[in-house]
Amino acid sequence: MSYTTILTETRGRVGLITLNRPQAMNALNRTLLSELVSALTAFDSDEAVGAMVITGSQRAFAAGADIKEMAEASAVEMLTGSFVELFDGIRNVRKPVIAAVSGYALGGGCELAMSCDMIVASETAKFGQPEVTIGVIPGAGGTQRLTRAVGKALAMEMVLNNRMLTAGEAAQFGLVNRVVPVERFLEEALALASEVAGRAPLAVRLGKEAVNKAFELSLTEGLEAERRAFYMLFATEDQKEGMKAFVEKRKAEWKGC
Ligand code: CO8
Repeated sequence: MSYTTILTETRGRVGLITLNRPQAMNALNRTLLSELVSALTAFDSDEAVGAMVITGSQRAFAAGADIKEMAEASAVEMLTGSFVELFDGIRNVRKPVIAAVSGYALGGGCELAMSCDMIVASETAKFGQPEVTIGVIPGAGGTQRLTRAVGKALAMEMVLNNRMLTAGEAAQFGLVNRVVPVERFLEEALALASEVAGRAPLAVRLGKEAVNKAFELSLTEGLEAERRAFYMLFATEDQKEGMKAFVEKRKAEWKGC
């Protein structure tokens, strides 16, 4: 499949997607979001891929939704155009997705990073929800995911007053997994994705599902869902292989079944 706003490739078992609108700081327009969802969906159903990385450039992961594309839109056009709904396609991906963020991750760009399962940030990364400066609020999860990640006090400051976080602050407040020098951020994200992609695929998939349920369910319901998934894994060959390999002191060979 050929795309116009993203680049895709595979590195071993990792599917790499690079946002590629340098002239617009990788602003997320409709084409880019559609292509991104389509590439993620293709990698998600490719057995040779175990995890994905989304990245931008050193200067910008993504500077938000494309303001020029949205500027003249009416509320009805926004509603019926289902632009923001494209984000649901990212949420539906079942394999792990890691954001490799350098430079600006603003507005929809910050929301995209937060839609991923883990974030590796370069020292130059800047996270923010500046929508209030253009008369709107976050529309693709910013008020919800940010609040869950960094807490109410900071989320309010970011959403109501355009407070931006440096990479160091983002790590301190639990928004990102790790911060690395700019020349290594992509390499580090790919290495992390490659490690995850080398693990038992069904356990990884159900682990992702279970952690995400923590945001949706009560503790009792969440514990119940986790337990069912845990039991279900005993129906897989990989559970037998994993435990046998441990006992036999050798490396497990995963089959994904
Ligand atoms: N949309 C469209 N074009 C953009 C965007 C954007 N979000 N960000 C940057 N660009 C363009 C600029 O217009 C400029 O283009 P041109 O050269 O043709 O004028 C080019 O990228 C380079 O940008 P700057 O010259 O401004 O570069 P600076 O280094 O001076 O500044 C900044 C970089 C700080 C990133 C600055 O460009 C900026 O503030 N950008 C806008 C950030 C913003 O407000 N983002 C929020 C957008 S609204 C949003 O995301 C709502 C999400 C809701 C749902 C999401 C669904 C996807």
